[in-house]
Amino acid sequence: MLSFLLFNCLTRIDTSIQHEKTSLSKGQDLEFPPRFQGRCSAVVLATALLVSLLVLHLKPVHADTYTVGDSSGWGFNTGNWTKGKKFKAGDILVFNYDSSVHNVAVVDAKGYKSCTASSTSSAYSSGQDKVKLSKGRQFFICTIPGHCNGGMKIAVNAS
Ligand SMILES: [Cu+2]
Repeated sequence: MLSFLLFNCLTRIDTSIQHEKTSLSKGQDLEFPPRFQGRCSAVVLATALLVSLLVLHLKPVHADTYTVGDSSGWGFNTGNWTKGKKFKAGDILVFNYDSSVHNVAVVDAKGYKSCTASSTSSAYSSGQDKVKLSKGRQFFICTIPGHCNGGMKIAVNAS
């Protein structure tokens, strides 16, 4: 409804500009009909307001993207990488690694502690995996034998 009004409004402004241009070439003054112009401005303003309200509503917090292990990527001794970081739901973890050597499995607290993934664990193996965090504690390990025990595991707590 509003977009139709806006479109109609803009089309009419355009038409009226075209018309004024033609008039101008005949030596007449360029002038907008003041009443018409005022109504269009109101429609444009209302639309802008509505769009900005919608945008604010849909994205109340900014989601951050974290590269696990920073430039070193997902590897041994990544456990310390989470220290001092405050994660929140919606943030993205990027796991960069050599897919012929490593993988990423989402496990529970028990799996994290014992370095085991169950058959129901979701797993990633592309070498460039993006995982969106949900609220709460989440655990990631590499399931290649010896890797998790070697420190290839992280626990994050998203607020
Ligand atoms: Cu590994």
